[in-house]
Order: sequence, then C-alpha cells, then structure tokens
Amino acid sequence: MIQRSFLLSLTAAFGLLALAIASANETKVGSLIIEQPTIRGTVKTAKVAAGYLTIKNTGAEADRLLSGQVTFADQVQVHEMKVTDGVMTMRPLGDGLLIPPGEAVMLKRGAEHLMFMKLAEPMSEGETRMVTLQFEKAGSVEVMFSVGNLAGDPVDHTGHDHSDHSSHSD
Ligand SMILES: [Cu+2]
Repeated sequence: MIQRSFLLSLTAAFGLLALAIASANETKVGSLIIEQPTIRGTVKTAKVAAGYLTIKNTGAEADRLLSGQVTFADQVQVHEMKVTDGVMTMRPLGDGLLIPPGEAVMLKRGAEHLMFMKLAEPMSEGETRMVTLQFEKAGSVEVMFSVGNLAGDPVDHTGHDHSDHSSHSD
C-alpha cells in the first residue's frame, strides 16, 4: 500500500512536470489552444516560409483559422495541399481552415500550413517571430513562433509552379 501511494505520487509529479513543459509553449485564445508553433527555417534567398502549429478546439462550436499578420512578410496565407495530376500543389484556403469542436488540427509538413509570403528577411534556426493569427470566432491572438531547421519538408515551396505566390512578388 505504501509502495502504491509512492508510485501514485511519483506519477502525479511527472504528470505536473509534463504539464509545465507543455504549457510553456502554449497559447490560449477563447476555447482554442495553440501548440508547437514553428516556422520552417529558410535560406537567405527564400521568398516564402512555411508555418506549422497544432490548434486544439476545447469548445462546443467549430471555429476557423482565417489569416494572420506579421511584420517580416507581406502576407500570411492558410494553405492546403492537393495532388493534381500526380503533382503535389498548394493553394490558399478561401474560407479558412475548419477547427471542429473537440478536435486538434495539425498544420504540418505535407498538409495544411501557414505560408508567409514575400519574406522581408530569412528565417534562421533558433530565432523567434511573433505572428498574429485571426480566427473567425476566437478573434485574433499573438503567438510566438520558434524558427526550426531547413530540413525535412517533403514539399519544395520554391520549385514548383506557384501562381498564387508569384502573384504577390514583383
Ligand atoms: Cu504553401
């Protein structure tokens, strides 16, 4: 019995620790919890950068991620990936990204993501950037993104035809 309660308190202690670590990089707005906001690192000549995050909806109503605002790029778009004629392409989501109640939506490599258009500066690993995200119901919220490394994105954001992107560049 003594052993069991010791184990229980040990478990509780680890649970609290995990909670503390998780909440360190969490932003809440209304019933939404935003986790692991990351901007993919870029090379110096990059015109665009991708943003990844997880959005949990703890409420009873659906919400939508509509857009965002930053000082380091002209525009923030919410992109979806689609395979057209065997080629992976991306395009802006006109109505924003649905965040269903009780669900967590991951914006990640190869799936929906944020796209920072016409970068004013490169994104270097280890830096942070403030991004204002605009939700339909929860409103706007400032989220501190960490810049990650260059590697690992299965989608080349600069190589393929990208009419939506090029329309914003000179
Ligand atoms: Cu994109």
